[in-house]
Order: sequence, then structure tokens, then C-alpha cells
Amino acid sequence: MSRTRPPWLRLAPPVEEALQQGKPVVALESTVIAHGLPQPLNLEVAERLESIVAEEGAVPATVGILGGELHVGLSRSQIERLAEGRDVAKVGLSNLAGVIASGGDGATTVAGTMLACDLAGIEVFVTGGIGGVHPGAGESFDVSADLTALSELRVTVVSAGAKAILDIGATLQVLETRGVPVIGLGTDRFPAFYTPSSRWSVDHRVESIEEAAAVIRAHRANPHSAGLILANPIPAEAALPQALIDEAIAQAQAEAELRGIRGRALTPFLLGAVEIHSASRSLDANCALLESNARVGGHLAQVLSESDT
Ligand code: PSU
Ligand code: MN
Repeated sequence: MSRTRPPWLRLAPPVEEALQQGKPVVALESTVIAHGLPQPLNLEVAERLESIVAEEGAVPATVGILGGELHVGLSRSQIERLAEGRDVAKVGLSNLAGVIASGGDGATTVAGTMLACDLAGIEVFVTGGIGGVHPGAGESFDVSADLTALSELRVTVVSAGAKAILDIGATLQVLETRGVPVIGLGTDRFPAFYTPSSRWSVDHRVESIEEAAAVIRAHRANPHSAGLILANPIPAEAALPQALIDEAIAQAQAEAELRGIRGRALTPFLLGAVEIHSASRSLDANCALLESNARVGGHLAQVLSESDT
């Protein structure tokens, strides 16, 4: 099961109980709450995602850091504290120890949340989009620690792919090199977050959650395996026109360059700029794909738990 738990890991009682009884649990990240969506939409979305996971028969566990403790499963008021976003760090693998030791609050990225899943023993994690290789990484070396986490931690990440703010081809190349399977749910093409597909192929296509569960079981039966991506395209009716999103991203990237935004601050900056340049249409798309991913993740955790018993 799970490894020795660090003293700063806190599992909410319903999460602990579900894990002990082999019931399905789905982790949710908090960077999207604190740094990805504006208030008060962020809190509404965080609560809606938990409800959707519960409707699908799984226990939701939103992950975040409060007062230097890594919580797996947050109460409403704890989620509110992160959503208000005062002094909430964006926490991945490299700054986790610092935030914990200083007793701070933090929202976990895909990498940070995967670490919490691995420590707690949670197999399924739902996010919007993964981080990856930024354009120009050949010079800047800006590659998200999400890819490190995917190549080391045994967690299935349900996502709508990666945004075109990233170099999607290079991101998929790193995943291939690190041996992370990318599975397309009803698609041959890796989804690009606001749009249902990109020009790049997935490793394997499945038509149903049951089929996805079979691939995940095969992957996890291999003791050398680490993470896996289940790529769930944005629902067609919520997708944005390609031209709108290309234009918004180009403007966002030009602004980031002009202002010298780098490192940890770059992804939230680009997301905010895309929101402005798409006249907030990106927000509706973001919510729709998060909800769709929560439904898929809840159902998947349910199917996986049935096959374990
Ligand atoms: N991509 C999105 N929305 C997000 C993020 C990525 O479309 O909110 C967040 C996720 O939490 C992801 C993080 O793990 O940004 C990646 O940040 P970085 O590039 O600094 O690793
Ligand atoms: Mn980055």
C-alpha cells in the first residue's frame, strides 16, 4: 500500500476510511483554485468538482497545504482559505519542503498533488491540464516538474491534455522518453485543453472508462511503471475556436516575454493573459473540461475499485 507517511501529511477522516476499505478515492488539485481561476468562480468550481466525483461514487480529496501541513481532503472552509488566495504559494516538488517548514499555506500543482497521492495511496487524480515543456525550453530549461512527477509516481492523471501555451510536441516527447503512457479517451490525438485535439498522437486509444481501467491495471501490474495520463478531450460544445485561442496565446506569450516573466510565475501569468485576450471565454471552457474530467475520474476510480475486490 502506501509508504511511510511523513509527519506533515494529514488525511481527512472520510478519505482515510475509504482508502482503508478499498473504496474509490479521487484527488483534486488546488493550484487551479488558488492561481488558475478568478474569485468567486474558483470556489464554486472546487465545490462542483467534489460533488461530481461524489455523484460518480468516489470520495473526493482536494489537496492543499495549510499551516505547513499537506492535507489530503479539505473541508469547505479549508478550500475557502485557499480560494481567497492570501499568501498561498504555488507548490510543486521543489518548494514543498520550504512551505511546510515555514508553516505556510500552499496550493498544490499537478506534481505536488501527485506526490500527495503517492504518499496517501490514491491512484486517481483529476486536473484540468498538465504542465510541460515551455516554448524556448532549449535555452530556458523551463520544463514543468509535472513531467518529473509523472515519470516517478504511480498515479493516473485525468486531464484535458496540455495547453498550447506549452510546446505540446516536446511535452509528449519527454513523456515518451520517460515511459509515461498517454491514453486517449475516444481520441487518437492528444487534446489541447481548449480544443479537443492537437496534431500529435496519443500512445493508445480507448473507447470507454472500462477499457481505460484495463490499460491502467496492465500498467500498474508492472513494478517498474510510474504515472499514466488519461487524456479526456474538452466536450465539443464547450471547445473554443482554434483561431481565437491561437491569437490569445500568442498575445499572452508576447506579454510574458516583454515583462520578463519566468519560472513558477509563468504558467499563472499566461493563463490570466489568455483569459483577458479571449474575453473570458477561456473560463467557461476551463470549467467545462474540469467538470468532464471529474466525471471521468470518479467513474474510473469506481471501476478500478470494483476490479480490485
Ligand atoms: N495548466 C492549466 N491550468 C493550470 C495549470 C496548468 O491549464 O492551472 C497549473 C497546474 O497546477 C500545473 C501547473 O501543475 O500549473 C504547472 O505549473 P509549472 O509550469 O510552474 O510547473
Ligand atoms: Mn512551467
